[in-house]
Amino acid sequence: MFNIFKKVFSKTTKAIKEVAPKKKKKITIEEFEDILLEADVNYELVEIFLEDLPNSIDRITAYNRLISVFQYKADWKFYNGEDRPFVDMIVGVNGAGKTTTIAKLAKLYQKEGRSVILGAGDTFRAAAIEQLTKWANRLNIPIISTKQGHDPSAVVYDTISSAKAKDIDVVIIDTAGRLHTQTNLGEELKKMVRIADKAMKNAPHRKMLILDGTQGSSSINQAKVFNKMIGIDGIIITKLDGTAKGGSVLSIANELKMPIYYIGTGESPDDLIRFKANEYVNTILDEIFI
Ligand SMILES: Nc1nc2c(ncn2[C@@H]2O[C@H](COP(=O)(O)OP(=O)(O)OP(=O)(O)O)[C@@H](O)[C@H]2O)c(=O)[nH]1
Ligand SMILES: [Mg+2]
Repeated sequence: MFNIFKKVFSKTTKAIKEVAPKKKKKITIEEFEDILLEADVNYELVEIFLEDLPNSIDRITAYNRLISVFQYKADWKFYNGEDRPFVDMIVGVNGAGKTTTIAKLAKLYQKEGRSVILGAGDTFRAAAIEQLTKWANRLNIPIISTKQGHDPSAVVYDTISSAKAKDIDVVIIDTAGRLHTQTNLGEELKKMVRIADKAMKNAPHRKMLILDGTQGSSSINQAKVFNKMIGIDGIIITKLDGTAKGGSVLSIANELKMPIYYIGTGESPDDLIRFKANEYVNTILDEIFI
């Protein structure tokens, strides 16, 4: 059967093949170390994985080590529709893939028969509103926006209010890309969260952090900054199709201790899949073991 995880992580598995060209029943601890480092698992985590391992490692031993970092499972409770509208707020640094991922998420929700409304909460970057509006038109989804430079919290309030009035299932809010040095943008994000809760108690229900997969393990520090700022509920890792650093998913899961909900697998609206830890780990191990 066609395996999407194999396709997405093909650059990573190609890199693994370079250090471990031949599949085996058992590998040495040094081979395991080389493979993990090659796939961009950060050094401290490699050390943890190798702790107290015998010299020769079989697939089950390797599987148990790698899968152990995924202790935080994605929570799909909201699918019961108890919180209606369900409000997703999407945050991340510039260019991580927020706006594109919003289009992909909207498409997934549509495929499940849910109605969606978008809030163009990036009022900071020139052309951000147009970019999201284009997606909304293409997917035939309503969008609430304002002028560039205006308060994005007003967009948050209006989008949630509109969803309530029109009985829409899901609200997805875009936000401006920001760096941790941009304190005013940090304050803006906090305000957006506060105002969402005013528009609807407990909204936003999920604050999703978008991480750029091509940055590998180095995106972890950014994530910590966002988490401190507003408290992150889950992660989406984008651009994993374009990188050999696919092992960083292990580092991200281990360091951040939050669920990875989805991964981005390309640039079109269909290129978003639910992350499945066992399929991911097996994709890597299939390259190593017979
Ligand atoms: N290959 C690939 N490209 C992606 C993926 N997700 C996003 N991109 C590309 O990454 C680029 C940036 O995406 P945007 O969605 O504009 O990123 P953003 O976080 O909204 O950026 P700002 O609004 O500037 O902060 C675009 O060219 C996207 O097509 C993915 O999963 N795979
Ligand atoms: Mg954007």
